[in-house]
This record gives sequence, structure tokens and C-alpha cells, in this order.
Amino acid sequence: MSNIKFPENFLWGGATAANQFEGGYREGGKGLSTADVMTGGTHTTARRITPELEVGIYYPSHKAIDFYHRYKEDIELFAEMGFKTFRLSIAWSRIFPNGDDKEPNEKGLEFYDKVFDELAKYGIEPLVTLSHYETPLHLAKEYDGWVDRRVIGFFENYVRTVFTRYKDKVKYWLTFNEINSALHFPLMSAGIWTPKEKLSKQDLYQAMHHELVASALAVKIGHEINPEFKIGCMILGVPNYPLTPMPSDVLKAMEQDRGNLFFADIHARGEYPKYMNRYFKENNIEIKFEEGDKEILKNTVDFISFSYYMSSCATADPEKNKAGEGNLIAGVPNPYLKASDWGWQIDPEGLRYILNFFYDRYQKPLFIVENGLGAVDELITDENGNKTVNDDYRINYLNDHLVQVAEAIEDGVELMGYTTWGCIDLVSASTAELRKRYGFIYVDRNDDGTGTLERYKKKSFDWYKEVIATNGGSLKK
Ligand code: BGP
Repeated sequence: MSNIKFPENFLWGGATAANQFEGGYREGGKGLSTADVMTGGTHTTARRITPELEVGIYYPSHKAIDFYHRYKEDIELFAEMGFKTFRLSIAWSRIFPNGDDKEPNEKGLEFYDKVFDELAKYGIEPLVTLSHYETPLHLAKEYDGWVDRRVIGFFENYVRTVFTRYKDKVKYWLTFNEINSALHFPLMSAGIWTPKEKLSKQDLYQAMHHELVASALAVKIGHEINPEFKIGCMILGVPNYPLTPMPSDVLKAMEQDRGNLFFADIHARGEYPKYMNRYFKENNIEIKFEEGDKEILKNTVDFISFSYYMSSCATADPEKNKAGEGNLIAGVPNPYLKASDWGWQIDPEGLRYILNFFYDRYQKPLFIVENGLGAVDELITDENGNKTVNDDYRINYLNDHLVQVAEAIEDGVELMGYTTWGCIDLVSASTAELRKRYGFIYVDRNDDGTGTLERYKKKSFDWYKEVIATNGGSLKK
């Protein structure tokens, strides 16, 4: 046993997203979302978007891992691991099938009632993302997603509905998953139907403005509906290190960091940071503020949440500025780090660094809502005849990251909790593969849609259970 102790009431758990694990894509009156028209992909072939559903094409979100029908079994497994919290998202198109409907879909609301009631049975706090990489398809195709200001009103209607309905069942909320990722993946992240190569920077940043206003509005409405709500933003966290000590590399790292921090700064400080003025001026971007926007943005978040998988390097040297692989916004690879099978560079100390960085900058509580290792697992039968996976590589990855989290807490960082990404195997967001597995629970489902969907506990299942039971005491320094 180490002498590591996490704070009392630390929210240990796991994270998922509706389009990556629910399935039931047309059940209970659900409408289509942008995720439902995205095909499978691989490590090297990108996902394709089909404007209409095509026959004979495999769409991973349609069945995903079928949480829609298996939520009781899955929640029981989470409870067995001792989860204090479980992060999931609400599929907007389950509640408002087209996005611009006047009335919500009762059957969709009932589904989440059942899920939250099941979590409550085990004392697990839901942590709910309002929008995680899916927008009702109709809003994408007819309005160009968040480019159109009217989407703020539709989102307002949606959040008012779910906040009111679940006000006594859910306390922790996140607005937009990895909001900064929209700069790189406008359709997946912000429902923008215009292809990225045709999208002007003006429209992209105006769409971001709409999302930022909508996020602040959600904070305002949420606090009016239940002052006990804790509402956070969610940022894709990739710290940028200068590739060399050359001052120009240091400045480049600062600049790249700001590209992401812009989103957290507004959520935490309630106004646009001044450094963006120069960027806007140099790129001929003029953000249209409507009356009241400035005031709405003043509704700052209660906490900052973020995903963390890797760090990245920045350089001012065009010769060396060649992006490696990585989580949506990867930069130049770090020569001192090893990478996962998907090329994501593994950097546990970077997590300590970014925790301190965020806390120094905002002095608001933080929440790590995604972290984990995507790897190929081999299902074997152990000596007792049980099917399992010996995923020591995953255990080592998580152990090393959690040790650094403990260091950051020692450094003085206020941290609310930690949810590993994909606590149960699910569809990957970037490549749509199922063979890229993150879970403590193996799901028998393959990339071509075959498999029994049976669930099996991996070795990491008992390991995480022990970490939670000892509140970090079982971690190895
Ligand atoms: C984040 C997303 C998640 C998730 C995770 C892992 O960017 O918020 O939805 O999927 O990364 O990425 P991937 O699934 O591509 O391996």
C-alpha cells in the first residue's frame, strides 16, 4: 500500500457518451443525429458521412454496445466496482427528435428516468453531458448546426426540459463535450454540415460564439431551476510543450495553448480574452454579439472539466512542424515519450502539469472526466473457465496517471473526481472502431457489427475496484 489518499467524497467513476454506447438509434421515438449517419472507420481510413442512411452500410452508433437494453446489467457492474459517479450523455435527438420540435418526446425522457433511477439504487451520482458529439441531424442539415443563431433557442428549450425533468435526480452537469474540438471537427462536435474545407473562419468562430453563449445560458438556467446544480464546461486538454528551449518555440506553445484555452477562459472568466482580438483582426473575423450576449457570458461555470490523453509539442520551425497522430488535435510528437498503438503519446506527468496549469489559471475546482488507454485486447479463458482479458498495460497506464493526479492534489489542486474514458468497451469517436478498447468490461462486439454483446470482466475490473475501495491507497508509486 502506498500512502496515497484522495480527498474524502472524491468522485471515482467512468465515462461514456450516448452515441458511442446506447444503440437503440430509432427506438422510443428517437430522431437521427449526426452520429447516426457516420460510418465505421479504421485507424487509417476516415469515417464517412452519408447524408441519408444507406442500405448495406454499417453505422456503429445504431446498435453500439446496446446500453439502451442492457443498462441494468451494466450499472450493476459499475456498482460492483464501487463507482461513485457515472458520466453519460443525453442524446438530444431522443428528447427532441428533430431538434426544433416544440414538445419533447416523452419516451426519450422516460428512458433517462429509468437510467437515473437505476444509478440511484446504487448511490451512483450521474454526471451528465448535455451535448456529446451529436446534434439532431435536422439541425445540422437545415440550419448548418451552430452556425445558425436560432440553434441557441432550440438548445435552450432542450436544456430547460432536461434540467426541469431531472432536477432531483442529477446534480452534476457538463455543457458541451470538448467544446474546443469544434475548431477541428466542426460536424462531429458542432453539427456544422458545411464541409470543413469550405467553412470560413468567420462562420466557424461565429458558431463557437453561439455555443459559448448557449453554454453560459445553460449555466444560468440550471442555477435558476436548481441552485444546487454544479455545472461545468468540458475542454479537450492537451498541454503544449515547446519542442526546444528556443524562445520562438516557447511562444508557439503559448499560442497553441491559447487556441484551446480561449474556450476555458470564457467559461471561467465570463468574457472573451484580449489575446483573441489580435487573432480575429489578423484573420478578418468579426464576432457578431447580440444584445445581452455579454451579460449571458458572465454566467461562469462552477467547475472546469477536461479530457486528458496526451501532451503535445509546438515548434516555430516549419521544417519540424509535422503533426503526429493523436486525439483530434495532436501536434508535433515529443521525442521523450512512447505512444499507444494508435499513436497517442503517453505522458502521465503531463496530467499533473495540466491540473496545476488549469488550477493556477482559474482557481476553480477541476474534474478529470476522461482519461484512459485505447488498446487491442485479447479475450482468453482463465483457469476457472472464465473469459477475461489480462490488461496489465491498461492497469499500468491508469496507475501511473493516478499517481500523478495524487501529486497534483498534493500540489494544492482542488479536484472533484476522476472518470476513466470508456469504462465499458464502446465505439471509438475518432475511428469508430470497437477493437480500440478502453473498458474494465469487455464487450463481445466486433468492427463489422458481429458479436454476442456479452460482457466480461477484465483484470483491470478488480484493480479499479481496489483503487476505489482504498481511495487510492492501492496505487503503486
Ligand atoms: C474524446 C471524446 C470521447 C472519446 C475519447 C477517446 O475526444 O470526448 O468521445 O471517444 O476521446 O477517443 P477515441 O474514441 O477516438 O479513441
